[in-house]
Amino acid sequence: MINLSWLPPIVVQASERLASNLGELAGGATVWLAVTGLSRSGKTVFITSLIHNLLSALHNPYRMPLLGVVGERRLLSTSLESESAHRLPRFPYLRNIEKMAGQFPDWPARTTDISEIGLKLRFTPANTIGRLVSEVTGTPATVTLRVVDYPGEWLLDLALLDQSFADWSRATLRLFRGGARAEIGRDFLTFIAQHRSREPASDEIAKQAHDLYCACLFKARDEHALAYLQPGRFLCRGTLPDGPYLWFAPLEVGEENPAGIAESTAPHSLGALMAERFEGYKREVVSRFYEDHFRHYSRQIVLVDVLRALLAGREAFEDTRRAIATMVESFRYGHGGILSKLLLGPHIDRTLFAATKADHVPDIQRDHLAALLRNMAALPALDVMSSHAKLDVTAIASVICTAEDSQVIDGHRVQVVVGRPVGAKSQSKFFVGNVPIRPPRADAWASPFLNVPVFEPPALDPAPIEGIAHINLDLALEFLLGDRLR
Ligand SMILES: Nc1nc2c(ncn2[C@@H]2O[C@H](COP(=O)(O)OP(=O)(O)OP(=O)(O)O)[C@@H](O)[C@H]2O)c(=O)[nH]1
Ligand SMILES: [Mg+2]
Repeated sequence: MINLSWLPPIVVQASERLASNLGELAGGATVWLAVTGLSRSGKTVFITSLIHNLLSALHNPYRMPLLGVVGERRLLSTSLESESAHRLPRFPYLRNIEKMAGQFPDWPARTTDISEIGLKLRFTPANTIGRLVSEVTGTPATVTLRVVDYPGEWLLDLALLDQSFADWSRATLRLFRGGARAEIGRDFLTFIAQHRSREPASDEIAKQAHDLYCACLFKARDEHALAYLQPGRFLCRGTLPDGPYLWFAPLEVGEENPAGIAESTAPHSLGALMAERFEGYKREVVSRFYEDHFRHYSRQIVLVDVLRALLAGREAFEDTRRAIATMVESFRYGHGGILSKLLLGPHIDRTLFAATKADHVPDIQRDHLAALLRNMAALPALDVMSSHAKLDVTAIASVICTAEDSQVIDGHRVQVVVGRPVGAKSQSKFFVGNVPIRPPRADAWASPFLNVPVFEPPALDPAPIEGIAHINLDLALEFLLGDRLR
């Protein structure tokens, strides 16, 4: 590494630019964009639309005018990397676009594991030095964009690294004593009331407790739209094989005795068995995800279905808020933080939080969605990143599935969106009321509503020519990658 510290800042910047341009010209530059978000937040559709629109950008630059490299007509070519270039399973872009653009358009299936897809972009540099180098060498700049799709639930697990089994059990069971969880967890709570942590270790009891606990997590997610659910891998296992090492669940561990020893740690007890598995999970699953994958990522987008959380009622909204706050912790590399202990090397230096499916609300409400996300996650107050990292919040729709219309409700004409629900013969109107820019006050919540319509994708061309109509996808990409495509 050349020491440039004696040069004045402007020269240093130019030299760094030159080094980066040379690297990019040599075809070596790779930018990792990690796409995450809780289940059903829109990750797969986002990546499919992003890839399709980048591949279509040469034919139809009007789809992505706000992505500098496209709007300034500097993009020369885009091509998908071959299967063999990937370390992880390949993101099924072609399968997804064929499904969305098929004769009976439908959405991609739920994702079960982490995946990646590489896209090579060749472009004319925007800056003078880059252009000069490009002209001298006769080679355009090249950046390989590696997009990774991984479940946001896995980020919730980072918080476990700081907790002992006893701490985690106490915190989790405290949550399960109130709100919707008390009912959801009834069978599980009855079971563990009969199996205290000091009873002798048993694989069979551990497995039964684990199965009952997992059933609660699925019910909480699927029937109540709750989001703060740990461990995340119990919901999105990926390719982790099932086995006794995963068979654990929170237990009543009692308080610590004066010597600071919880009853869960008594040798050969059920509590000790669970605690051993919990520690194994942290070591082999949680830490490993950060060490093997997360360390590569430099750009991150976190997708949040804000509208669904809002309509699902106060408890679901608060739970989503808590889950986002915990995910935000994963991007904090501050001194002494868990991550800085786990990882050395490059860090995420840009994170975008995006409220997805903005086509569910009329145009005038879309800024509200972004503002609500900003306030929901208390993002302005967070020094999320180290000082040189950037953070922003926006509202996006990866695929516009609705059109605007108006309707008279209770004597007032209001803006609505209209689209065709999947499988329906005709179109229907959808009115969400006014999206607040702040989380509603405790007494202002309407009753929970989980049936947000699933609108059919619009007519799409599976060939990368026309691209897909979207909201703010180009702006989002410009924030996340624009500097690397200059
Ligand atoms: N109207 C509209 N619906 C969308 C959009 N993006 C996603 N959806 C809907 O949201 C559903 C979930 O989107 P996915 O991209 O599969 O979500 P995901 O985060 O990958 O979900 P998991 O893989 O289950 O975690 C889709 O099946 C669509 O019904 C959008 O831009 N507009
Ligand atoms: Mg998915």
